[in-house]
Amino acid sequence: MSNTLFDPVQVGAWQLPNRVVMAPLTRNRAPGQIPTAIMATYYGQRAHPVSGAGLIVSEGTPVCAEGHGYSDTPGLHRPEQVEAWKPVTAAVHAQGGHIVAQLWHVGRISHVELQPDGQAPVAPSAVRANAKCYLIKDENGQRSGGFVDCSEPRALSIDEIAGVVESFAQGARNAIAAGFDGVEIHGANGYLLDQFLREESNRRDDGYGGSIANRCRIVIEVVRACCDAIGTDRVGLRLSPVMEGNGAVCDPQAQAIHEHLLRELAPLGLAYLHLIEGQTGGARDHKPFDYAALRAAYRNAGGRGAWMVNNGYDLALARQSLAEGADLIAFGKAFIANPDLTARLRQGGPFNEPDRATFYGGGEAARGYTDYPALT
Ligand code: 8OZ
Repeated sequence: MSNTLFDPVQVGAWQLPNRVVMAPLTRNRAPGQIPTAIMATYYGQRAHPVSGAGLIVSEGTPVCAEGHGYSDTPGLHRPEQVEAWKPVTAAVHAQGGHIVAQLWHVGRISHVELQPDGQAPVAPSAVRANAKCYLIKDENGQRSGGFVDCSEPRALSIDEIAGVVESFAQGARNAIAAGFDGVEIHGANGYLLDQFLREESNRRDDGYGGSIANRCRIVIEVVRACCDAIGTDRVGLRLSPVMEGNGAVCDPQAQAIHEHLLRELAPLGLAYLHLIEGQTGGARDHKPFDYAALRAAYRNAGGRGAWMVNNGYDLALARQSLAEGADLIAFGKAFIANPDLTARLRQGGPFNEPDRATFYGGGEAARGYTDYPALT
């Protein structure tokens, strides 16, 4: 008999009480890029071992100043940010939960006004993304703005790539200092690492571009550096092989790229691989991709990390996926609206509906953030 969503599982260094994961969810609730008190309430509400997530993945948290592409996203690169994350991780642990920090660098999905000294965002190549980023301006005490076109990026030099890798490693060390149980490296959704994987955004002719091996190189270096920094059993990686959006187009070699990447990573002993199936937040069959073949490539190369899947899951689909070999199911929007999602899944519902109007922003207001009711 296959496992159910409610069976415990050992994932890397963590003994998780169930297989329900809270997916990373950008909420833009951190003015000045610093986590706030209400974020501790929000994550704590979702952390209970019986009613909440077995594992929480934090919203994306940039590892360096250049890694920001949206206003009010909480970073993990300045000492005051590390301090401000501590009450969040403490609130999760007070409930008996587990939380990893999602380490993020947006690359070209940014705007000069979000960059240090108004510089161009950095990217594999100087190719502008046909995409928007989120920019709120503060003028005379008034906040205004919204989605704006991404700026033209500039290509990272080889030396700067080493610096980016080190930023992720430092982000991992900072995560542990802030009380996180580990990290998830954001290699998905058209951000910096994903930009290296795809030929449309990566036009480099050095060791980081061209061949599949070269395009995967920075991701492997980042994973290794984070593993060296905090231990392989505390590191996961998120990928979205065929996602389109954020300017990313599906790469004609998506299957081969991801199989190469996971074969290379297999011997490391990562805690988990996190796969967004299909179009992030959209159709699961967006483009052809053989996820079973990807997992087989990883397993056949000796990869033993937990296999986490995400995108549009309900109870029936979760059951099917667990029976077919997945270990963990990540739920996103459902966790926005249901702090006790696991309790609701256990009894087959009912589920609160998420309100899209309050997905992003809202500062320290409870509305649409910490005021979704739990079952009584
Ligand atoms: C929604 C809005 C802004 C950022 C992702 C980090 O797609 C994000 C994100 C999602 O991975």
